[in-house]
Amino acid sequence: MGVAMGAACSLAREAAEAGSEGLERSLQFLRGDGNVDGRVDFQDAIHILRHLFSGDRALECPKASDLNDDGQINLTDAVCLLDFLFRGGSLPAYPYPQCGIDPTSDGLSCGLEACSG
Ligand SMILES: [Ca+2]
Ligand SMILES: [Ca+2]
Repeated sequence: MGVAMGAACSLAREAAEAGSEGLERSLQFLRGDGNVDGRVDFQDAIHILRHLFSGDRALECPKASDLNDDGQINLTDAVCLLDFLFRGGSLPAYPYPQCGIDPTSDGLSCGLEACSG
């Protein structure tokens, strides 16, 4: 669709391993699992796109849909996810492929205990 890819998908930050102490387990999530079904697949990209373009559903876990961890949910996140799934693109930013806590603070939240069980 003509969207430039590459750098925008690779914002995973060096500090991914640090700074998460003291946060509650309930804040854990899996980056990329936008529909919170425990798997990262194309359904999650569709979930993001439907949220962006039809506006008919809120995101259960906005953080999980922020693929590149830039604090915003937009077309880039869906493109990055599809690029990762189908073209061997950059991995989603931490936490992925296992549940974890966002190493960076931003305006997004995760309202579900997506990874508690
Ligand atoms: Ca999913
Ligand atoms: Ca993003």
